[in-house]
Amino acid sequence: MLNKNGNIQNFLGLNASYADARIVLIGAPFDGTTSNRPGTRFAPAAMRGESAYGIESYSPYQDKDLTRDSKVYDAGDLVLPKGFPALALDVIEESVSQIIEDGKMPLMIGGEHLVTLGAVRAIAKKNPGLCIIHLDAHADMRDEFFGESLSHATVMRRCYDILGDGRIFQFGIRSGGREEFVLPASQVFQQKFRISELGAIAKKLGGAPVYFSLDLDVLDPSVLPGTGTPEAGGISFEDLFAGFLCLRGVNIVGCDIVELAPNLDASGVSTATACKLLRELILVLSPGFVAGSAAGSAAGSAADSARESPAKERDLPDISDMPAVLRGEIKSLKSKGLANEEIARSLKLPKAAVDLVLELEPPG
Ligand SMILES: [Mn+2]
Repeated sequence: MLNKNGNIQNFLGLNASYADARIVLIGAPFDGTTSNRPGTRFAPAAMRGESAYGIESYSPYQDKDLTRDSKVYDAGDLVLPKGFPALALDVIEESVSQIIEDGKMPLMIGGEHLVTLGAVRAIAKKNPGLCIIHLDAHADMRDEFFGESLSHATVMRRCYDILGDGRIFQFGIRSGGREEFVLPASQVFQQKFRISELGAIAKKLGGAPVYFSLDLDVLDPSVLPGTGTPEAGGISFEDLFAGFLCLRGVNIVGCDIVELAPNLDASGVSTATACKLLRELILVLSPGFVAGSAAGSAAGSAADSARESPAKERDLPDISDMPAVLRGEIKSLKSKGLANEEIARSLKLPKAAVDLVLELEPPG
């Protein structure tokens, strides 16, 4: 059951009351279907513990401070029945339903990726036209895995069953069965290997309600080795942070960070990295989120029209907090005659972010 009665232990000491909070953090410590190396059940507790010692509340990237610029209530960890995926999903769905009915944004810390399905079930009911932005090394689009329909390897297929065509947008994918790589673009958008198209997709989504699911194994294992199914050839921390900035202005109605397995990285770097990403994600989400704004059928038609008219104008990602040195590099490359596309590629930034910097601060 969802604990609304006060913080027990919390991420970075964030201690808004449940009533005041705009974002409600919940841990979903479940790794019952993990096929390779287990341990994600330990992630929420490990991240809270790490945050007490190893991370600042201030972000020099965004010049914002969690204690000042966000209102987060940490509801602690859900009690999930080990070994019973369907029951665990029911508990998650019920708790997330309560959070959104109270007009707040759920931010879930997994857990293995299957936990996402519980949240998506709850949020899809309240948000017609829900879309998912999914960052992951794995497509997770198998219809079944070793005969099981509920698995960390099938989670996006189950979400697809709920949401239908054209609602799931995957980035960074570099592992899966062949059948997961030949899905028609009309069903599922998929960028292989990198996330550089995230900015353009974020713009196209218009005001559609979006669930953001971050499987930490999208990162290269050299950045985050503590995960159940590491895949070489992943993105950098900087790539991922640039992707976060593209989420500004997107109508995010729920999100998760999953697949950290702290026990698989004795150095502890993976947990520290996950905490830093959680801080940045909360800060990206904090200014833009208006509680309850996404409910209603208007959001569904926004998703439809966004897919039909890609040029639809909307809030652009705010790049004002992009490090000055990076903005300088963009301008310097532009003045050397590079096209925006080439600049984005060479700096590993989303093209939308480069476009925006050059629009706001033309070189020379
Ligand atoms: Mn994955």
